[in-house]
Amino acid sequence: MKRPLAALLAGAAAAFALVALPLTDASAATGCRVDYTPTGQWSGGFQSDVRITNLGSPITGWSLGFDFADAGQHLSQGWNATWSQAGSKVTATSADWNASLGTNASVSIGFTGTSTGANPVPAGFTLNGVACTGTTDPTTPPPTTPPPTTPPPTTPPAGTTPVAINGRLHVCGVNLCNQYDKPVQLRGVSTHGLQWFGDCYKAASLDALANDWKADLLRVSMYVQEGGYETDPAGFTNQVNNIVDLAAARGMYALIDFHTLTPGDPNYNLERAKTFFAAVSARNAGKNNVLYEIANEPNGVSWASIKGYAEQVIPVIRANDPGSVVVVGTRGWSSLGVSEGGNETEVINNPVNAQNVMYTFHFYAASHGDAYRDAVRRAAARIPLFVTEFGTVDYTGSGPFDQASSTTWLDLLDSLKISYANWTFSDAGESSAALLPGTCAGSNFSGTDILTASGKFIRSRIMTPDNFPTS
Ligand code: IDC
Repeated sequence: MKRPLAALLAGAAAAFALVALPLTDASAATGCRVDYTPTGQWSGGFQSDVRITNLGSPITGWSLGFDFADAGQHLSQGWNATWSQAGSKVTATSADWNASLGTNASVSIGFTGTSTGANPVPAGFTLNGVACTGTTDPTTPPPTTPPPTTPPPTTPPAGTTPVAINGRLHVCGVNLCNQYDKPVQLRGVSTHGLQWFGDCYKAASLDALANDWKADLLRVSMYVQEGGYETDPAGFTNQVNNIVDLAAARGMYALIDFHTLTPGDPNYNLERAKTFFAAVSARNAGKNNVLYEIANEPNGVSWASIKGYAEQVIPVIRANDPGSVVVVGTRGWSSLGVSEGGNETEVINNPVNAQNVMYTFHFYAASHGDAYRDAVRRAAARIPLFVTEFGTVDYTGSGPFDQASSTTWLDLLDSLKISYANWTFSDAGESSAALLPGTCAGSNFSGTDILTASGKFIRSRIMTPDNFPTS
């Protein structure tokens, strides 16, 4: 019997895909179904989910192709895959954590795009070059081996630490997601400047953070100026790596913060950032607990300049650690522009051209109230946010502890599943510090006797049980 032309073409494409994609199994997909679901539309843009089901033999690497049906449609940011666009053709290639697709297994990916209004459903979906018609190719024999026995995990993995449960994180839509592709919120603390408070970060204090505070996250704040990185690049790189290891050994995530502050233009430190992130991403690429924050608080500089910086630093990290989450500072001391008279639309309308990216928001509860909370509410519906630093006091890091505003803020972040790190887990003589002066010279970091008012409040908020979905 004559084979239909479509099947012949599909077979040829599959054979080509084998050559082009060495990760793909010899038994490339021979059938697939794509469910394309528009999930949002706004003036100038739209969002869609794409569910891919492999109807053929198991594959260990995939590439989805499709064509935008309207010339005005352009890809902005995608998640759960590496996305690119050439002309009207869009390609989404599997991430390392979702590359395996057994027979009848599905994976959901998604993206946001810009458009001139019309958003027709794209056409010509292919998986590893094979047209996704919703049926298997009848000319290909069914797999002779049974499908792999990897049902979706429903029981928590061995170990109960945040990293053991959640594994490597990635960005999905506006959230941070775990290995089950479910949104998670990390709650934790930030170090103070390592050049001043290095003795606060050692086995005893990280034991307390992990076991007593039940923190999910430690932000490692490496100042660049003020006696920081620029004075001893190798020494500070080692110090950061050592703290990353202490966190990893306790199942905590570590957010590596390139703590630029003055001068406010991150491009002033561009070459230092490239050198530093090349080193830490190469050193920590194999770990599943590391996230990168590339510029603490840009100020007095346009969003376009910050974005330009990000688009030069992110490729340096991705060259070593392709699946990592990168958090990008925003204008006006990471206020999404609000503290310099702007707002979140400058980021929403001009996002960083990279995948797996989140945007920084910082607040100090006694200084930043409803106008800032409104900006976070609006932005959180459109872009992934990460509160990598906040204080319970005023923006100087001092002044009275504002419990009412701090509570309103943390309730908001909890409801939106926005991750946060409190400034600071240190014994600095200022009200933002969690530990009483002199604590770090000793070895007791547990309980409340060594805590300030802010420290007691933050510990009580962080130690409540996490809600990490595992199925
Ligand atoms: C503050 C520290 C303070 C230090 C000062 C200058 O709390 O001890 O003297 O930096 O380096 C930020 C910055 C953060 C500030 C903090 C409080 O990211 O570095 O720390 N803050 O002023 N943004 C808003 C507030």
